[in-house]
Amino acid sequence: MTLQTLIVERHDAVTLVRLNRPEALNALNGQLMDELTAVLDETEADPTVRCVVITGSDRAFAAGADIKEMASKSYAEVFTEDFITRNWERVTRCRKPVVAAVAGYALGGGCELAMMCDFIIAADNAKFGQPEINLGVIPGAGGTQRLTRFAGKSKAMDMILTARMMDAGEAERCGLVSRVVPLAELISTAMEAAAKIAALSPNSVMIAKELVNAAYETPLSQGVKTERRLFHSLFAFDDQKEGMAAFVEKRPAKFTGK
Ligand code: DAK
Repeated sequence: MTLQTLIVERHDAVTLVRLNRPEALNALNGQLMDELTAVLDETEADPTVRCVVITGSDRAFAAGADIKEMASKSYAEVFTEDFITRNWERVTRCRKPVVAAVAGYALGGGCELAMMCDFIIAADNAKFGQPEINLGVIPGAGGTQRLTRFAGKSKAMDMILTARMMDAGEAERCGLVSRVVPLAELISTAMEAAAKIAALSPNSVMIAKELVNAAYETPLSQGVKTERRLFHSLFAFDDQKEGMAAFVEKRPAKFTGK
């Protein structure tokens, strides 16, 4: 597929995906979401890719779904076409880790896309918001659910009902983002984190990711039991022997994914 709305770069075992519709502050239209889905399908199928980073520009991660694309749609159209549902949740089905590196605006669907990633590293100029209420609608890609789980009811209500944006510091304090770095260091920090992940045992990484995500859907006692079983299962891989032997022998581990 020839990409028109994304720039994809390969850095060793990490794929860096840049959302690239600068004229619309990276508003997420159908084409962009189709391209993102295709790129994620490819990276999932490629065993040499171990981690993905999704980013935008310095000015905007993404200012939401493309309002101009959806403005004139009727109820019959959005319902019948299952409007932008088909290609919106691919990120949540990735088994490989996906890091969001957010600078500038992450609004509406942009904030929702970032929240679908495994964690968010924010630049100090990042602004997060769910301003759909200003448009006479509500968040449509999980914002009411994920923001509430990450930031708590009070802040989610405040953001979603008043449409106010939160800055990077507030987003870090409420647990929406894992860390805030100066804008100039955003990509290098995200790529460093991704490279660190990419060098680890891919099986441990995938299982750890699966378990953290399961924490949102599972009662605590069941989650802990599943964690125990999957912890035991990692002893079936060579990587467990290698990781522990490397520690004892005071050398870097060489994980093979076996
Ligand atoms: N859609 C289309 N174009 C957008 C856009 C958007 N969301 N955001 C910005 N742009 C365009 C502007 O129209 C402008 O284009 P021109 O007029 O120059 O042609 C260009 O980007 C630059 O924007 P501004 O001139 O407005 O720039 P400012 O610095 O003055 O303001 C801003 C930046 C981000 C504060 C402002 O652009 C803004 O408020 N943008 C809209 C933010 C917003 O309301 N976002 C929520 C959109 S609704 C679903 C999945 C997802 C969704 C729904 C359902 N399903 C799976 C069912 C998501 C819905 C949404 O995200």
